[in-house]
Amino acid sequence: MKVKFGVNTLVWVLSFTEKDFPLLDKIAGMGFDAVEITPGVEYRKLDPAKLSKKLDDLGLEVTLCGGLDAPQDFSSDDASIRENGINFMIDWAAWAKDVGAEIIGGPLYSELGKKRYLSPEERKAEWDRSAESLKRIGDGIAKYGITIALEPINRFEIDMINTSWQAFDMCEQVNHPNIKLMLDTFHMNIEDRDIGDAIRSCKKHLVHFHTCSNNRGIPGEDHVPWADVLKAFIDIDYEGFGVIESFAQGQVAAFANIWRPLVEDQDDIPREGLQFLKKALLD
Ligand SMILES: [Mn+2]
Repeated sequence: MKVKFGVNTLVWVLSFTEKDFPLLDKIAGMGFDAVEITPGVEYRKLDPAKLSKKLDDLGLEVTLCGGLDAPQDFSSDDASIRENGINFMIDWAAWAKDVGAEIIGGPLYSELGKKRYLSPEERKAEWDRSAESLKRIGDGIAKYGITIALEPINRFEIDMINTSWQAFDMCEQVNHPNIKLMLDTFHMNIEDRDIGDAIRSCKKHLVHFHTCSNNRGIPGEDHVPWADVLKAFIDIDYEGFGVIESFAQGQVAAFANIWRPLVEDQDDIPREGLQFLKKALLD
């Protein structure tokens, strides 16, 4: 069992760009092993070689994170949108390789924020379209050495994959070595019956993890059962990242339905969270 700790740039900015490079110095200075960059759909505006060099200079490993907007929603019943979404993911993986990442995580199966009543038949059709697209994406990204980590997110943010077992089922259906899953304690706290059991039951496909407070504040000042998380990590011999994710105060927070400051100083979430998690999750 070995957890490497990272922090997502969403703690400070919505879409990470070159002007945010000083954040990387700050993150390295806090003692993180890794940074998780959320570049947004316009990732091509960021030069991967420049970013890769900066990360190397700081000794930071990197993972990537993001979601799908309507034009990239490859679960759509519109074939041209599906094509666009598949091509988007494959190009993003090519960029990710040049940055030095191996994982792109997030709700990368349906449009973020899409929530509708659908008949069981319509829901199944949409799920199957997403699975078919993910197979093609897996084939397209394998040559870049990138793995997509499908993240279940809670019912208030998406209507396709909310629980760990749904993400597991999608991985089984897609059945591709480059399409795996990740879990996030914030969402698990809402949707999963037992956080430790959910982690154990996902062992076969679990490649990434968001170690978040149940209210997106400071991990450790919350009621996530961290001892259960540690026990499950030991049981499955988890080797991977534990990334702190929260959302910058103001407009970014609104995307995550956060309507009040969670902390006085945003830096406290990663700084104090890292100190807690190092004690809680390293055995
Ligand atoms: Mn997350």
